[in-house]
Amino acid sequence: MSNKTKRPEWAPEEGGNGFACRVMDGVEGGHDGISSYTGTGSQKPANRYRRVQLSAENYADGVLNGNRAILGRAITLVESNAMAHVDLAQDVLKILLPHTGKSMRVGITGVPGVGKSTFIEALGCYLLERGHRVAVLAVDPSSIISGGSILGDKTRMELLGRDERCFIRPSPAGGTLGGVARKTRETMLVCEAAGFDVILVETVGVGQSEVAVRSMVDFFLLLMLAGAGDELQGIKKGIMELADALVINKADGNNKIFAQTARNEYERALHYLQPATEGWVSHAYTCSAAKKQGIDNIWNVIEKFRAITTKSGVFEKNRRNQNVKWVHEMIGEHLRSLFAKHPEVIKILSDIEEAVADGTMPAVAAVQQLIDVFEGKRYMDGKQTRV
Ligand SMILES: Nc1nc2c(ncn2[C@@H]2O[C@H](COP(=O)(O)OP(=O)(O)OP(=O)(O)O)[C@@H](O)[C@H]2O)c(=O)[nH]1
Ligand SMILES: [Mg+2]
Repeated sequence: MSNKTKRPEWAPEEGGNGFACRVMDGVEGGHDGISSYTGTGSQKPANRYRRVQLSAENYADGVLNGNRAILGRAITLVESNAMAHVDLAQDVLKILLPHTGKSMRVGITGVPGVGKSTFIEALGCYLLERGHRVAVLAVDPSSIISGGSILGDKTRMELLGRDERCFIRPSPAGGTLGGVARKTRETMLVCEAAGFDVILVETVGVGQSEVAVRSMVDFFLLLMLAGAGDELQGIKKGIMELADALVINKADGNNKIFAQTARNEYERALHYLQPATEGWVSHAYTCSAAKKQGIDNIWNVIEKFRAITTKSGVFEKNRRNQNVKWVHEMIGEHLRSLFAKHPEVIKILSDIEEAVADGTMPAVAAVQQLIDVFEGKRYMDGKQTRV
């Protein structure tokens, strides 16, 4: 065994021979142990089985040439939180940026079970038939807590998942919603550079995630059910106001008539709401994702939206605003994390929280004291003493 073991690559250089850990030498070739070397020469290339480190240019070339393996690795790089990866990912994005922005970005939301995955499968297949290349991404707030993710159930996207012209990426897991949204946004750019011209972003219609997705897409679509009642669907007026289209799904069988009635009611409700996009009037529609009915009509609506807003300049204006807003969001996120990690803030935070909860300290004074401490000002007996 001893001659098959070696020092691990991650062992510290300064560890010398005193570093006790040894690892087994890897098998050559694939995981089945069969050599992948097919050449006839006597000289085998060295280290064939070790993953080659890619430079920013290698990543960018691979993505631009539509190499799926490199596309997957580039997205993993973009999703990584490791400092070394963040810098490399930004270098890759800088090269890719001129090749991005040419897709139609569509956000899809709705409560669990409304049929988002089934709808994306139906719309995605329809688009592939029409010669489009489709990327499906997700922003899943539950992945932040549980590490799980929507789109884990690829069963609902069986056909799409198998098609070479489609790329499906589950929600990045972990971190804050802002962090997850950043990764999805950057993944979207990488997919655009790889030639995907329709990006579908799925999110669950509960909480803040739809606001995050709304701010990264051109067209936002809210899927709904007939007869479920607004309260049951957790749909608040605020979310309806974000939508460029309301689509009542499951308009098939006995449910068709109820779907039609619901459509008429939502159409009336939309009349009283602020439009989500300047110069565009949002309407309600019906479809059956399972029966693939009404899907073409919805794509026509999206294309009409694109034509109208491109002509008026709103399409471009919204994207520019989204980019600038994104910068501010990232600054906010960064400062918040610096604040939360600040050792002096950590020391006094729980006492201050308790004082505010007990009503012995006003909230504004609490904020002032915390910010002063964060900015390096010191407090003695509740009074600022030194800057
Ligand atoms: N009758 C009918 N059933 C549908 C339709 N679309 C989806 N369903 C069914 O509704 C159920 C939920 O569909 P999904 O596509 O998984 O719903 P989802 O919104 O992605 O759900 P989550 O991923 O849990 O948020 C499944 O059993 C589907 O077969 C439809 O148009 N008609
Ligand atoms: Mg789903």
